[in-house]
Amino acid sequence: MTDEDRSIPLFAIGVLMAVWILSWFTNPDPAGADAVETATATSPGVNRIVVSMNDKGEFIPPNITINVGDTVEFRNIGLTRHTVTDNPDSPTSRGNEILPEGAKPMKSGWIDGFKSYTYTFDTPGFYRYVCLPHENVNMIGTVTVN
Ligand SMILES: [Cu+2]
Repeated sequence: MTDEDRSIPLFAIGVLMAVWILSWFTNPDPAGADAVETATATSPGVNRIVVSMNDKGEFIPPNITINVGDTVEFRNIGLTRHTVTDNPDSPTSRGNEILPEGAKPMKSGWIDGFKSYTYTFDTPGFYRYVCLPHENVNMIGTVTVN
């Protein structure tokens, strides 16, 4: 084998590596996007945070801090129906619900077992929401939007 013969496979390997490295920057990675779902909020408007609701009547985690533009998925992980409600002006409000001025109230309606309700927080401030049927057993959560 001459030196020229050896250089051709090396050149080919170099080209393949360059294409592979470039693909990191050009190909969106669906698996990577999925992984963001449970990550802690770090940058504005790109995060999706999950708050679970279980059969014990709990929001998990009950208190979260996120960035403006982030979306929260309230995910029912049990069979008991819940709501995510934040409407201080509603006649059913018991005074636990808090909404920053100008924010659209969260009114999920019934969230059946293994279903979700999502809400994008476009207004910064402090939110306190309840599950209407379980508010009396302290099923209350907060969201701080920076
Ligand atoms: Cu509930």
